[in-house]
Amino acid sequence: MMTTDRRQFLATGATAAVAGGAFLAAMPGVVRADEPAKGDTIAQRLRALVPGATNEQGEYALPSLPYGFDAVSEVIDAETMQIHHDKHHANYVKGLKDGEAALVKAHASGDYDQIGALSNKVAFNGGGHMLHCIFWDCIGPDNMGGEPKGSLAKQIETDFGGHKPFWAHFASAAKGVQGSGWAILAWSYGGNKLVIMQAQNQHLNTQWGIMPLLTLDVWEHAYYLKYKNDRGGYVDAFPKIINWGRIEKRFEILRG
Ligand code: MN3
Repeated sequence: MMTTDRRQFLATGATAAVAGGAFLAAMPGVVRADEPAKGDTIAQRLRALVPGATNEQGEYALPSLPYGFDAVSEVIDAETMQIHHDKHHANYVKGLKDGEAALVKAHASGDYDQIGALSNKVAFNGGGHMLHCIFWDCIGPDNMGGEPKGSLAKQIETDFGGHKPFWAHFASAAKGVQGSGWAILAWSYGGNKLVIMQAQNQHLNTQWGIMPLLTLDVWEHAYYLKYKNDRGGYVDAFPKIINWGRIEKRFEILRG
């Protein structure tokens, strides 16, 4: 779905961005990794909605960010971004790979004594990996803030009565997560409408038959250095770094 040259360009660009601050921020219309090409299959289009979740060998991998750690410092400081990406997200990738490998081993040996713990490990870390891939895609220095436009704005109007009531609902879900979790705006292809979920941890209190469009991480590791215990302050500032252009793109990819 993507030429090697384009992949290499994107990988090189992402590395440069991480090393040299908001390198790509100055490049208008930069193409993010894993955007589908014309004629891609449904599977390829869906894969594009969890950008960077797997590498070219098809293995789970930590994706490079398409911007520098300091790119969204108006809302989230660079140190938090770096720890969040390099440590927390990396741990979910490791946990997912370890959990799957242990399940393969259990299957080979026929010893399913640990099936409950291993299934939970894969669900937790797998949820964490996918939600973070989407989270990085939903924020950024380019085209940030504002309100959604086009077909997504129309759908938000249909399902929530407009952007303002949508955000009131979404922000309340984010602020009210019990313990650690996420607010998620998703397209329900089962229900043919947008839904807002208030997920706990990485994998609980969610639905089937949905694809997340916007994910807001409200684990303390996402905001603690700057906001301490003030999750509400973080959620209220978050709209300044939402990349609605990317979320509209995600919606278009999903709807074909
Ligand atoms: Mn997180």
